Amino acid sequence: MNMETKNKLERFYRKNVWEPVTLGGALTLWSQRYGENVAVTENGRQLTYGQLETEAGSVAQGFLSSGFKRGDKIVLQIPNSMEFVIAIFALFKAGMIPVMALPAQRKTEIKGILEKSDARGYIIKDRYLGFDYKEMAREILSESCNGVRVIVLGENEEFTSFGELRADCVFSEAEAADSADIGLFLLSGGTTGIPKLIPRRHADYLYVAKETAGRCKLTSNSVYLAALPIAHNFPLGCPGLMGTLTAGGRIVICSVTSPDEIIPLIEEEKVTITGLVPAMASMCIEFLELGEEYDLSSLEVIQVGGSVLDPYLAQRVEKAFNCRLQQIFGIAEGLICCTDLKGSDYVRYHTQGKPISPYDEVLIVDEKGEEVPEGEYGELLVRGAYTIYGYYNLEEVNKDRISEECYFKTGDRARRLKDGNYQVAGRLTEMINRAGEKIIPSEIEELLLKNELISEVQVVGIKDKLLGEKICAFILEGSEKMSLNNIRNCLADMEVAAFKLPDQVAYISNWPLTSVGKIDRNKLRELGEKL
Ligand code: OOB
Repeated sequence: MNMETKNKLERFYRKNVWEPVTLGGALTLWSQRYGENVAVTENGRQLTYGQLETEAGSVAQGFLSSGFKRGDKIVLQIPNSMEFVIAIFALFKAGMIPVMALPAQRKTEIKGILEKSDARGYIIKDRYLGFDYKEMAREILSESCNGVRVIVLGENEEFTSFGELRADCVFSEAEAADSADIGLFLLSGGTTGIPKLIPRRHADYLYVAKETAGRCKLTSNSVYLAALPIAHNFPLGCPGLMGTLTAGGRIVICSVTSPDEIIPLIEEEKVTITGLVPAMASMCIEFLELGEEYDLSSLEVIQVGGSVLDPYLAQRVEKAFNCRLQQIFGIAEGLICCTDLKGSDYVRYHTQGKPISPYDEVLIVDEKGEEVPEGEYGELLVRGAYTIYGYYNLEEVNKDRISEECYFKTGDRARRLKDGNYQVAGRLTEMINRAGEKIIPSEIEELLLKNELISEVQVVGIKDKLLGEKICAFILEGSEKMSLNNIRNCLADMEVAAFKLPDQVAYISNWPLTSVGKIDRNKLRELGEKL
């Protein structure tokens, strides 16, 4: 990466794009603007903007008086809750840096994250969904990370209690960070190995929150349901929690990501917008199809993103929720694209929209790194006002992932359409190489979904001695199973090349999911190889 280019770009963003406000400072501004509005609701409890500002200030002071310092990294692993919101803003205010772990992550990942971030603190909930986080913390500390202080939300005797961190004195902003400093670390979304740390600045994160809030037309009347784990970039800042606060709206906490929590909350809290991954959107639709009546008329927008959404499911989302679908393509490393709420059916069902910022520079390139013509697929590269120039402390990986001209290589296969919308067709590494023939899983999935006996399908490549890779179609169990032969004939009737026909078919009752609820395609590959 050319450092001169990087510095030039950064000077430009600082001058033209970033506001000189930290995420902690932004809360102060919002509390002045929207003081009496309710900022967060959870299970009948609520906090106004003014109260959130006071609470976060007092916990920030508590952190600093108990020995933490500005710049300290703190791994935060608590489920969606009011305390989550208080904790992150307390950390922002204190100039400390939260590392956003997901509740589903376990010892190997957490240990790696603590070590890589050189964390001084680890905030956990005592228990969640039957899992004992204190036990995990104890094990981790007995093996390494002994400088890490554990802070527990909930029942606790051995570690520091989150509740004790409050200080009565008024928080002084003197300690606060600079808006171009790292404000938080997000984690890369991979399913194998230890997640990579993604440094995001206060100012760039705030910029995305505002821009995405604008794309979703959020106002002080908006009610955002935080359905996915808030530590993930999508519900945290696209527009999610941060974007809702920029607009003076209200956040409703959903503490467990499941349809029987999500759907009733939409009705009870008159939710206007939420964000889901495709697998959860589909589960919500199934839940609604069980027949119980819910009044979901408050809903205006459902955002769906995180992995490929097939056009058929896209249509079903709008029908089942009776509101607008906004497709959103995002990466924790930066770039966010979304569809226009007023976009045509084609745009809403078949594309992932446009970049949110005029400063996003997107390139679609071939294997040699050369730009491909409009309409052709290639790898999506991006640089811009909020996309990173590298993972934290991973020089070797960064050499691979950042181009000389400071573009981040997403590893996603995408194309740009004439009207400026993008289509993302999965990861480049998902491309199946069957005896030299290249097969795109999403193409086969789309064709298979035309068959009414198939409601959900995932196509993956699995290792094969003879062919290198072969095609395995996983189908969600429904009323009637089709045989491999049937499926192949059915595709052949659609006149596709013979090498694209599945070599294997398997039925599955539930999709394996990642920490944030995306379908875990690596797991499917593993399962396929064991068949
Ligand atoms: C979001 O962020 P991550 O970092 O967990 O995952 C990023 C990856 C992308 O590289 C892409 O492979 C996939 O997830 N992805 C999509 C997609 N949105 C993300 N693939 C196809 N269609 C989409 N709409 O997942 C994320 C961050 C912010 C907002 C939304 C999603």
